[in-house]
Amino acid sequence: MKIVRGLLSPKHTAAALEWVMGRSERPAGALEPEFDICDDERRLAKKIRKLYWADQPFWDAWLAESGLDGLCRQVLKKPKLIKHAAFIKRGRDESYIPLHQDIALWERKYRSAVTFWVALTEAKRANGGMFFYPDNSVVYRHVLDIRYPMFKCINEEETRVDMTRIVDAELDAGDVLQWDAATAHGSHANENGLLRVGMPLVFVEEDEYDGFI
Ligand SMILES: O=C(O)CCC(=O)C(=O)O
Repeated sequence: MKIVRGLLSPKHTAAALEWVMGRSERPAGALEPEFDICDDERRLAKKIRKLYWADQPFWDAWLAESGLDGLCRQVLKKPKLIKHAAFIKRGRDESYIPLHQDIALWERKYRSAVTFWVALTEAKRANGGMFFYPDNSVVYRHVLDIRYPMFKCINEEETRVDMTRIVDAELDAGDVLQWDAATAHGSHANENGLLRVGMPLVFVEEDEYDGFI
């Protein structure tokens, strides 16, 4: 897990934030929106996916100009974007995301995958920021915990994950958190009610890409 501080300019941060917020308020089905269980009326998506396919010209320009493309090319020889989502925590809500490893959840286990989680707002512990486990040497079994149905997760009792080793990633808008597919991570509940928006973009080496998105 690595933090790249201040990669995005305020202009590029604001442009992506505006795009995500606008689409998440009246989400098209193609964005595969997810809602809070109790949100029957407002229908404000807390997760949208496939951002890139919804507006390729916008994201092509944004990736090139924001510095994300450049960062990606420092890590991968020929990066191919395979997943592009946004997680929106609008206030105090059921937004805790339990500890999980992406590689355990994906149908296709991309070994070269790198996630760049772009903070489009401040993302600190108090408003639902990210946390991670500093040891990525073991891929754990993941199970469904009915309290957190959004993701299958690592069962703390069954595994030897020492939860006291969990580290918080305290991010400002424009920072980028970078992790490989075996790094276990999750996010805190939003306790202070300040908007928290993050955009995980997953890239793999083009050679490893085999069509599954
Ligand atoms: O943004 C979040 O709160 C969680 C993101 C996450 O866990 C992921 O992208 O795998």
